[in-house]
Amino acid sequence: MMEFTVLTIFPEMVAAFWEHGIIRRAIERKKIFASALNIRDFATDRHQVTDDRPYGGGSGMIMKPEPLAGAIAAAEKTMPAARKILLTPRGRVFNQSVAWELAACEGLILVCGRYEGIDERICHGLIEDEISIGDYILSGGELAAMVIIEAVTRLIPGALGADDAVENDSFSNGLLEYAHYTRPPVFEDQHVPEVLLSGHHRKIENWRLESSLMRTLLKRPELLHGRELNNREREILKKWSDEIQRILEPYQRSKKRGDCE
Ligand code: 9D3
Repeated sequence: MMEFTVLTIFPEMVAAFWEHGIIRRAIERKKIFASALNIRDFATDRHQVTDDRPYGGGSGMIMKPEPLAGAIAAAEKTMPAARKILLTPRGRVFNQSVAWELAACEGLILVCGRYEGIDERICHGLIEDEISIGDYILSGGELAAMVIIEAVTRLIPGALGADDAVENDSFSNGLLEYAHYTRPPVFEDQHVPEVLLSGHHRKIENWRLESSLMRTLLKRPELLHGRELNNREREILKKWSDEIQRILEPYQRSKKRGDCE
């Protein structure tokens, strides 16, 4: 059982997230437990203030340390072995391999900042890890926490239904997904590739690998750098390479002769 606790001043944002789709099913199956704590409940003053002006001046507000420390302490009490993660634009960037790393934890305490940021003394003393979900500006950590919970939950054995399980392969082989088709066989003059209707399983598998490789090379070539290729994949790339060579050959000959330009 993996446990997630989100610390936020907007617990209603994440509450709706538990109630749908894969997260809901994983909770029902007791594969994960998810909850939120309202940082405001741990404010120490009468008006439950969670932010204050920055020392040294400047624009924007900073999250006060006391309510955050109180919320983290409360979460730790029920999950002492959980990793304490701050969602922040300066964190290491989340990806599938970070998701695998987090899936190995016993629990995650996900601390969501709002405003301009949180008091640095919280980052130093109480936080073990800092994660960003990408180089763009959000208004707080809540969406990032939900992204992480969803990606990690999908990796927990038994959390996905039998129908979803196959999907785990799509990123694990390091290639983009092949092209998908369903009925009808002709849609707005576009035909489903013949081989997919053939029932020839070996040919279909080959076509799908070729589709995956082609898409990866054209849309995300950096995924192929530093990834090992098996024999079949090498064969497919060699075939294209030869084909491209044949197309370019006449130009290369004329270049050597100094024709045209
Ligand atoms: C305009 C203020 N920013 C100067 C570059 C600093 C800033 C502070 C707080 C920017 C964003 C935020 C709120 N964002 C998050 O808390 C956050 C986040 C994000 O903005 N992008 C990607 N991942 C994450 S995780 C948490």
